[in-house]
Amino acid sequence: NNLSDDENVSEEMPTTPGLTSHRFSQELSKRVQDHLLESIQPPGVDGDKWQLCAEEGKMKMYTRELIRDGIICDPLKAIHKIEKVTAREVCHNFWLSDVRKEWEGSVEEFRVLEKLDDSTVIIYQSHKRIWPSAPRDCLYLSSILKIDNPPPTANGHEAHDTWMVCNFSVDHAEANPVPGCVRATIEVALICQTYITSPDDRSDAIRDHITCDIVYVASINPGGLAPASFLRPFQKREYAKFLRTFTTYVQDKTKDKDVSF
Ligand code: 6CM
Repeated sequence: NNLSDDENVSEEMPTTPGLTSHRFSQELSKRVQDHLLESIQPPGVDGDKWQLCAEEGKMKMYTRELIRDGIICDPLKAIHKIEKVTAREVCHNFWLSDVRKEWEGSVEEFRVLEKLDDSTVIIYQSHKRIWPSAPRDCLYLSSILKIDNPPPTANGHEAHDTWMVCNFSVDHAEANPVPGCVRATIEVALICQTYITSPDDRSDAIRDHITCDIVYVASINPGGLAPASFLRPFQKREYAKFLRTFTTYVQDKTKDKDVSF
């Protein structure tokens, strides 16, 4: 089972969504195309809907207020740039089930319910309870893809390669609602692009000349009413914590390994 083998992740991941066929192929393909059209665009190009809500070093987080049926569902878009890791390494560590609990501190229970193909799984996870609110769980498809023909980037440079992880809520017969637990729904994408900088110092180590541009978008519907005064600051803190913890995790984990493009 190559899902559990970090080093042997399939080299044959589909480069174009829809190449492999499973019952969610079409939906996945549509969402990936939408992320490549819209999510990848830097905030500011679509009528300035996004408002900068936090900045930490090279990481910028943007949000916009969205309330659906009285529930706060503010989407988030974060952009980041990290050194010495490739797009593949970042996406691989975000997608790989085996390492989830090494960086995702809010997850209590985690199960792969179904493997749809070598790069696509359906996951059930429950989250640590944030007292006094009800516990939350979610059920989502997660797919990792190499993108062969990405749209031109706003920075004017051509990326060496582009990878994406696309997560979105689905239904599954093995994960009926759990009594007392509120089901959250999610739409998340992590889009990463590797850039190779020209050597301007004496280091000839490849890793020293790699940077990875990251776009992370998330729309989470917490599935039940939560007071805005609590939820908005809570989410902002949690997203920042995730981006910080996860990117440092990938840098630490890869620093002594051969570069994986
Ligand atoms: O993208 C992130 N993690 C991925 C792997 O876990 C996956 C994430 C899904 C997040 C699901 C969160 C659902 C529950 C949230 C409910 C919060 C409600 C609290 C109510 C308080 C009144 O894509 C990183 C996710 C970072 C999230 C902040």
